[in-house]
Amino acid sequence: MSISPLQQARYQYQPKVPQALAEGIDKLGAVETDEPIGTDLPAEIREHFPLTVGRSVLRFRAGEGRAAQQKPFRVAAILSGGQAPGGHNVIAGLFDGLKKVHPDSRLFGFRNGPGGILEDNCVELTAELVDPYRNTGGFDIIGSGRTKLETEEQFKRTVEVFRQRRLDALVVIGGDDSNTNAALLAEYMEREQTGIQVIGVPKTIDGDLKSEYVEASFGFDTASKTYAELIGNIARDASSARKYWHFIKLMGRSASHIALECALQTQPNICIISEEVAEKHQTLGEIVEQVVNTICERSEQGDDFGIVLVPEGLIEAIPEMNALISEINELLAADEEYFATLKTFEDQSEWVNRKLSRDRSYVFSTLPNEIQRQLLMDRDPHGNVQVSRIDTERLLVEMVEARLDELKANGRFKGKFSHQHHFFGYEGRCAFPSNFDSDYCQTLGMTAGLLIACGANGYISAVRGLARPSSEWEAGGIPLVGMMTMEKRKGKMTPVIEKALVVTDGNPFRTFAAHRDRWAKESDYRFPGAIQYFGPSEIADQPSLTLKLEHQA
Ligand code: FBP
Repeated sequence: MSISPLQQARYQYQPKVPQALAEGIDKLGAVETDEPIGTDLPAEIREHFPLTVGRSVLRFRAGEGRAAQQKPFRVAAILSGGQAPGGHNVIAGLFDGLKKVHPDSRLFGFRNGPGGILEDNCVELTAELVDPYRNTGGFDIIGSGRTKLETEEQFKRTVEVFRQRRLDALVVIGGDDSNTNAALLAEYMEREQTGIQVIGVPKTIDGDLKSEYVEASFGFDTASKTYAELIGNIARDASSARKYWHFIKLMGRSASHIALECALQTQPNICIISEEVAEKHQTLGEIVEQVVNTICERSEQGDDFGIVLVPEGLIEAIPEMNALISEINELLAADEEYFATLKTFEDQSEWVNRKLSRDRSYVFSTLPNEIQRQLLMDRDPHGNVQVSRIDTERLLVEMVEARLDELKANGRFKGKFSHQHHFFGYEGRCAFPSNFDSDYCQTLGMTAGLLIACGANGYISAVRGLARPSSEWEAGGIPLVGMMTMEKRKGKMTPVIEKALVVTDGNPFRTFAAHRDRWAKESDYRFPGAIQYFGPSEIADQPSLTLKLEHQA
């Protein structure tokens, strides 16, 4: 295998972990704080977690509290869901942490996500295997998968596999759904008195797995920086050539954290925030009108170019589209087998149109064929439409163009509208982790190891104070149950970890909203450039602007 000079250099990088962990985790203790979380949860959540509810936040402090057991542990990890930069460092940190607890500890990885446990597809993660992956992007060390581990049968099978392999604990590196299932599995492990511990780690580029206690999910920092670099480059191209409007869709599923972070980093002319659209009950027509107004205003000042950022989840945030998508989801779930027999798009859309209620059928019929086709494609494991596969940016371009043609015909638009569209998602999910994500992930992994050595079960590895230098971060654990809420899933109220969406009264959104009118008019683009891995700390070690603004006094 040929190794790039950057990869070679990244092997030398020593992730900077909090002072307390750097000093040697053998001297650390887990301090149970007076912050029990989940005690005020509604009874319907509590009844799902009778044994693990109401536990306190744990913090690690030198020479204090419950000491880590200095015995060898046998631990397994899984990577679950979409790739996020830093996953390899979580595994490296877990490996290092467990070896510090006891040199005879052993780490294993189940391949291809949760499904690997059920198939008992396991590999031992030795130093020879782990070292070449340090500070690299991707999940290829053991692979990932989207199988859900959620049924009693699957839990039983997990115990069987863990007992055969004499494993003490499982570390689930995943997003909100995977950590929800980790909480249920932790409860099951206690109910069945298996003695097996379950610890979660907050992963997702989407940035929607966070709370007052879990400040960020790993991968968001690197992915947003990668997209922001590309957007900055396109903005410079746009203002050099002065002939294109660029519509850029950004990954992030329902949450617009990535779009918002990229807007703060690059200052585009327009950035749509799904959460604001949903809050204001905006229609697709109103969104198109807003974009058209900005294009016309800029055109009048001679600027027939610009940048529009479109969050991936926009389509679902527009109330009329959301209602349509929900109805299609229900129709497809109810008649899954019959629908599978319809082989052509014409047959499928004819069938759906016939079954839809009148209003939804009208909305469906106004959409371009390509978008209709995308709305009928395969569902994800939850039965939901896969938003990353819907060309929302193209839909917007088509509708904006049609409206501008109308305005042109009646003399109200005299400029030119040429456009390009882009989708940034997969480009950022496996980038070399930024210094922030390298440090954060090494710390998350070490912390997960320490939580296991302190006997914790049903906790998520959590690092607080992330807007400060990494030497000042505080490592600990947050009870997963404390992050739960009730939601309707597959027609049934179910406890799930709450998805953290953009809050429109939060500091990051308010900062964006205070500037967006000026950014719309002027071409005041900001060019963040490529992620810097070396050099002064104020360039190489900066966390995301979202994180900084969230924690600004
Ligand atoms: P996770 O929620 O599993 O972290 O995945 C995030 C994500 O990258 C979304 O932003 C995107 O919608 C989705 O995965 C794409 O999924 P896939 O990798 O299956 O195409």
